[in-house]
Amino acid sequence: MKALEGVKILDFTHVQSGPTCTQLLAWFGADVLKVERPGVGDATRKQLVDVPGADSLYFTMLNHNKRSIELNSKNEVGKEVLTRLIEECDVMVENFAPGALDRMGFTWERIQEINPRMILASIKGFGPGKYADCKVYENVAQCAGGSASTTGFLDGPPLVTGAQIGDSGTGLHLALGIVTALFHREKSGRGQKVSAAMQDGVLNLTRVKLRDQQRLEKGPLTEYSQFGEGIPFGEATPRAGNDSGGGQPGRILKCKGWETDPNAYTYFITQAAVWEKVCDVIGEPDWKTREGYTTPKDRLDKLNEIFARIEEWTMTKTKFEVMDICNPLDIPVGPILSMKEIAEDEGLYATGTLVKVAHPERGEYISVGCPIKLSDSPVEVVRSPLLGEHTAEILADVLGYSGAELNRVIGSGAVGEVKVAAE
Ligand code: CAO
Repeated sequence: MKALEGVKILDFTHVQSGPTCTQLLAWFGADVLKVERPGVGDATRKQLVDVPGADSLYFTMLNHNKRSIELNSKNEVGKEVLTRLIEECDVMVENFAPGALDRMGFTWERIQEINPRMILASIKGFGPGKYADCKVYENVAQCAGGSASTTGFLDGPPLVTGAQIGDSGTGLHLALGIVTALFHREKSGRGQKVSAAMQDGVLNLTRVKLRDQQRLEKGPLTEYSQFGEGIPFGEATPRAGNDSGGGQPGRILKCKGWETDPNAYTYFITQAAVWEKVCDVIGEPDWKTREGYTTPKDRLDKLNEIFARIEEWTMTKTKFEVMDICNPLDIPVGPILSMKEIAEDEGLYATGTLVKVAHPERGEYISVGCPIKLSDSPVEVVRSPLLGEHTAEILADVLGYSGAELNRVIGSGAVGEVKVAAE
């Protein structure tokens, strides 16, 4: 039995943030019923299409292990079916633009009336306040959550990151809120509303920069490269390039082949505990005892010189050789892996972190499997559903529609063109 087996999720999510959350719940065993607009579906099905006519990777990689029901939640029969779904499900998850659910007639009050045990989980761009009504996408959240202003180089513009901390990050936050509310419901017998704002999620992941903001009020941030370079600090936490975010200085350094390979780099951390080994490896043994080099504090104003010397050494090795030499010495380093290298990493397939998934329209594709491993609840990744693939199945098995009633619902047009005849 899977950890969340028996939990039914009414999945009203779309694009990335919400689907990330419900995909995780599906992987843990919940029955996720994805509600999609008839004939249209989640907009990502047809975004960034690489195989004409097939669901895009954007959609397939975010919607594994779910069932799809087409339902027009704005017409009368559609509302009736949605009401039945709210009665039957444990959790409703949505990330519509602010107010959309209310405009459909399904306010939190109405949902509680229909099913007091229902947990309503919502993602919005911003929490309550002056921006509460805004539509928000990933990069807006990265900018509003403090990530962009603290990412990039000091002399360049703010940067967004490749990691989707606004969308997938908030989806993760919401998933935790949902299982917490489910746990609480065991004792209280009641559902509750779970809200996660993308700005808040990004800020939570950027909290070390708010730490630095407050430290800055007490004096310069001595571990930032700019300190050693003699560049004065302004009022706000600055962008720190590839400086390490913690107390152990680190940088991205060139490795052999960097002239032609954009990813021939390593991250190299001069952890205090292994400073002497670093000196030996790079061929500067006298730095171990030279005045001004022996303690981490002494070294802070020399980080550029130190990393330039380490880079002279890393440039003579490939990023994997750097790893092979430094790891046995406990010197923390990490190769900059390209997506191509990751996609070819057999070790990641062995753990299920990468999976190859068969799909009837697009053939086999690679996806990221579940990054969280439960020893008693292993994840089997099942391909994403085609639009409306399970409409009839859900109407019959979950909602108990049959005979004339089923025909009435199907005939009303509220559930799209039903592809599979119900038994
Ligand atoms: N049947 C009938 N109508 C449906 C429906 C269904 N099954 N599913 C959705 N709709 C309707 C909604 O009710 C809404 O109608 P109204 O505008 O009349 O209320 C309409 O479709 C559009 O929904 P939307 O406003 O949520 O979608 P959008 O494409 O305009 O905006 C987004 C997308 C992501 C900007 C917005 O949903 C949003 O801000 N969401 C919250 C934040 C979020 O999750 N952002 C991350 C997205 S991933 O980058």
